[in-house]
Amino acid sequence: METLFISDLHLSPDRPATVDLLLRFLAGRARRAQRLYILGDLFDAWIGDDDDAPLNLQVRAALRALTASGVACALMHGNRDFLLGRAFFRDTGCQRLTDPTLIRCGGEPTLLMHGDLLCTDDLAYLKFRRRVRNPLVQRLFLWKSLASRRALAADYRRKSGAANAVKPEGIMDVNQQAVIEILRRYGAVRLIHGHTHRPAEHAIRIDGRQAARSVLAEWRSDRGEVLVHTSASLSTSAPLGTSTPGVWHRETVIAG
Ligand code: LP5
Ligand code: MN
Repeated sequence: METLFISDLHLSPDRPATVDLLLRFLAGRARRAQRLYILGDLFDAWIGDDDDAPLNLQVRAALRALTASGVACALMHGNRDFLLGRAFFRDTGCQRLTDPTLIRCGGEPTLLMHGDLLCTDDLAYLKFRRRVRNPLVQRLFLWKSLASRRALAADYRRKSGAANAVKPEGIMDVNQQAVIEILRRYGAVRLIHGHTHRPAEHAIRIDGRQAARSVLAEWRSDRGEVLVHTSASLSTSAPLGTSTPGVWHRETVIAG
């Protein structure tokens, strides 16, 4: 039994190859899994569920086909697509995940996040985040025409790029204390997140026990990355009611 985790695809009409890679993945590899988790920034920018750009319709249909085939798909908002709304989730059959969400993988408490909330040193970003996550600000934004929303989103993206270019690198990574605190608060032994585009497996010691932080990779035009959890087969000799942790590995999705 497999559970897949992906994040940070940043789908946009400017990156058709990444879109193709995802469509192939959803129609192929993902169908062998029991569950797929998408941990934010599936889209480079989401300006409202009423945006019927061809890319959006294509991805919605592909997710709908995946969930209709019996694969459970759960999706978390990222800092680019936090406006994915009720209509999107209803149409695609995806479950909406709050950030953070605690799940069990092979019996182990595992915390899922996008990752931006862990970047607690990036005060300018956290201020921006508070503003754009305000429901009233969002409602005002959604009242605008698609054309002006598109222009505003492009402006935010430009400003964000300019701000990032002069930010010290360290500020844009997670804060280690924030990681420890959230794992402790949820009693989790593993944290899986994206956002930072610094894929790695980190070992952490918390209160004398071992924990892990798995950072997902950003998808590019020629390759995507999937974190896979395979749970131990039911035919093992484990006593009833117990579960074994299963195994983790990473796979690369390539075009062709
Ligand atoms: O996204 P990325 O990788 O470039 O950088 C992120 C942080 N930036 C963002 C901004 C997004 O890129 C913008 C995308 C918007 C698309 C959706 C449109 C819908 C808008 C709805 C409004 C209700 O998330 C960046 C982090 C970086 O990750 C690393 O963690 O540093 O943070 C910033 O760049 C924030 C800047 O420091 C300050 C903000 C500049 C923009 C100012 C505009 C003010 C608008 C007020 C909102 C009403
Ligand atoms: Mn992100």
